[in-house]
Amino acid sequence: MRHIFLIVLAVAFAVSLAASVFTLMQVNKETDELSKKLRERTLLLADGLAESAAPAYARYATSTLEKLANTFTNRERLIGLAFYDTRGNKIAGSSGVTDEMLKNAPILDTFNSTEPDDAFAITEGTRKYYFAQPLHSDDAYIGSLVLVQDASDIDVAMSRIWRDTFLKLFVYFLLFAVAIAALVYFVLFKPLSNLAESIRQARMNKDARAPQPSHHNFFLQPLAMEVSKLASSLAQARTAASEEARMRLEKIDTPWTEERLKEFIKAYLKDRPIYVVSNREPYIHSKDRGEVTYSVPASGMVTALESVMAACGGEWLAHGSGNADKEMVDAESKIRVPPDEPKYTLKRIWLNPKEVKGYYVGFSNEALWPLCHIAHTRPTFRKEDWLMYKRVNGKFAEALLAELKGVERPIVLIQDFHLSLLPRMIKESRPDAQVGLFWHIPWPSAEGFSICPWRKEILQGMLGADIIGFHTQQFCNNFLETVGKEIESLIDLEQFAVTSDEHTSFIKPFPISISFTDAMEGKTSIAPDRAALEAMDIRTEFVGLGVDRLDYTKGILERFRGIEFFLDAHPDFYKRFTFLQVAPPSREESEKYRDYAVAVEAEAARVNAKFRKNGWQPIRFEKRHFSHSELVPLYQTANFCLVTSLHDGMNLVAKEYVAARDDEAGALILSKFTGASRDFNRGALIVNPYSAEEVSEAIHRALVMPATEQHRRMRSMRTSIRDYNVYRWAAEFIKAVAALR
Ligand code: ADQ
Repeated sequence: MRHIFLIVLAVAFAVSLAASVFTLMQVNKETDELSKKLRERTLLLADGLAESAAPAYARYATSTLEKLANTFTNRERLIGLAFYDTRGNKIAGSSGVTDEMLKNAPILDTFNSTEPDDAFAITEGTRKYYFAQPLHSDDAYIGSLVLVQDASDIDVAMSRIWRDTFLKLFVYFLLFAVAIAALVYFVLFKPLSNLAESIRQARMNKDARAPQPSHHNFFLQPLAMEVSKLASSLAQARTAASEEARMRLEKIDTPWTEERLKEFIKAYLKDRPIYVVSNREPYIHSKDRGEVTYSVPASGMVTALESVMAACGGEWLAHGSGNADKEMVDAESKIRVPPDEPKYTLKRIWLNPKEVKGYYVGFSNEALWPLCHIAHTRPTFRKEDWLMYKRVNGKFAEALLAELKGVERPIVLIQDFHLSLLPRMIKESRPDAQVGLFWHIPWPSAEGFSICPWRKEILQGMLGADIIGFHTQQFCNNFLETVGKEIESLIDLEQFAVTSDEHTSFIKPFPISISFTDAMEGKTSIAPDRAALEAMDIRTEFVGLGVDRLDYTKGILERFRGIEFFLDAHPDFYKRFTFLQVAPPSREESEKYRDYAVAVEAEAARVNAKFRKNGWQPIRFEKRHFSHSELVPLYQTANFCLVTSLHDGMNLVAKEYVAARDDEAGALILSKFTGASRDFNRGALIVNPYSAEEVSEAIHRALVMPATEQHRRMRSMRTSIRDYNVYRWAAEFIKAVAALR
């Protein structure tokens, strides 16, 4: 705007200058004309007067001359007149003509001259016209007649001209100013600003479109066309660069690391924030005897997502379940975590005991968990639990939507079966959000799922997501079959997509993993250190390891029966072998889990009682939580790890064991009903956990396996998790979610 003002000012100055020169010329011309007229009139008057006065003058009749002078005084413009002798002395004059007036008059050159003379002068404050007419008698010069005329009307006329001109100039100036301002604004300023804005947008890549040339602006069109071409080239260059970066980041043969995931997220999402939502929180604060400590829960979902969030940052919304959680958060229930080295924000959602009982213990753990796992544990469907489940999903939705306010196209990654209704709730309020749902547990057959009374609502809730991820293709197939059976929808088997209520969800397998990278090679101790085992007073030649939450799907009872079978079949391993089972209590609020914990302890006691000999017993049951750093030395020293899940989405313990084996020794015995068995089918000893004999055989094989075979198997499994670690899992899942428009 300041520029427009300056332009107007400059134009106004130029116009004023031109007008002033023009007016000056006009004024001069007018002055000349008026002067000329005055002169002519005065000349006539002077001629007449000279003629009338000549006889009296010749006689030197001063009184007659005075009379004559007074007679003509004050006629029209004539102020007065005076007669002079040849030497320039005044001899008579009208009373109006003062000596002062004549004294200040310009010296008139008529004396001794035959020609009249005239001049203008300002005397006594007004402009006067002096005219001197030589008087002659018989051709001889006898004196002069001086007439003094009032010439102030010339000044009046001149000032009128100047005034009128400036008045006109002022009006022109105003009109000009408005016209120029409008012209500059609409023809130059606005189109240029628009052009500049679109260039800026193109530069910032906020709007991928190139600036469009205005068809109405004749002057700027060529410029706009050029800029448009320039912006298109810029956009193309940028796309090519980011495509190249993306391809570089996606290159299969380069390993995925935390750093690479960060770069990938930056290049792919371009500062779009990530929101993770789950029931379980990654850090739980507890208070014991006045001291607040924190722990990472034993959860496969937490193990995987924590590494992703630590790499990408963002916000994680989860139920605040620790007894000191409230003390640690700010007014918005937020806390930066990991507590020792904050990298992302955890927002805790508070649930009351009734909500926890209905939504978590009841519907999630006693209905959905057994429904999805084929472990032959009957699900319990209670209406009140379902209602609470819906309510809590609504509570999560409310909290998440509040966080998403003002955030454009957020990426929302919803975790697990506790929040199956959340995707639709979010999409209904925020259709621009790109929502991924990852289902960490198996998906049963359509037949199996059909026993759920609220199956349609659950499926509809899930189908609010743009991407629904499972660990294996088999679970994807089951899910699609279930949807086909339960929901009116269009199923595209080629794309693995479901369209219902005009929204399409893509169903894809994303086998989850752990944060294993090349960089970790050699970080764990090369020579396995048995100190951790010895600290637990485990000193046998062979050690087997089981690490699980105390959950009936993990097949711990079946595992113990396999050990019993093994010892029955191979008594030579008596006193030479210990099986260490590490299992923290899980979901203790549920009676089934409490009963299971009791059953596991009883089974361990039974097997131990059967084989106990001279202070040795085969099973060591540690019913407590171990930190990951406590688990690593156990993984490194155990001769084998035994995973006998009756049904498991993936099973990360199997992958953690393999990752810990820098020495490429040891053996993994893995249930065929885990997702992990697909990744490790060439390295692990795959078993049916329901067959104690098969488990027993695998244990024996593991214990007598030659070192070369151990290395070969272990190497193949390590290659598999190195190639497909959790960073790649996250990149592929996030890419699938973010790629959809
Ligand atoms: P989970 O059922 O929790 O996970 P899993 O994949 O084995 O099962 O992960 C368990 C995690 O808890 C591991 O990281 C393990 O180290 C840890 N853990 C187990 N026992 C522990 C103990 N005693 N002390 C400390 N930590 C312990 C769900 C699905 C799985 C799926 C994961 C991830 O049921 O099938 O693999 O999510 O998607």
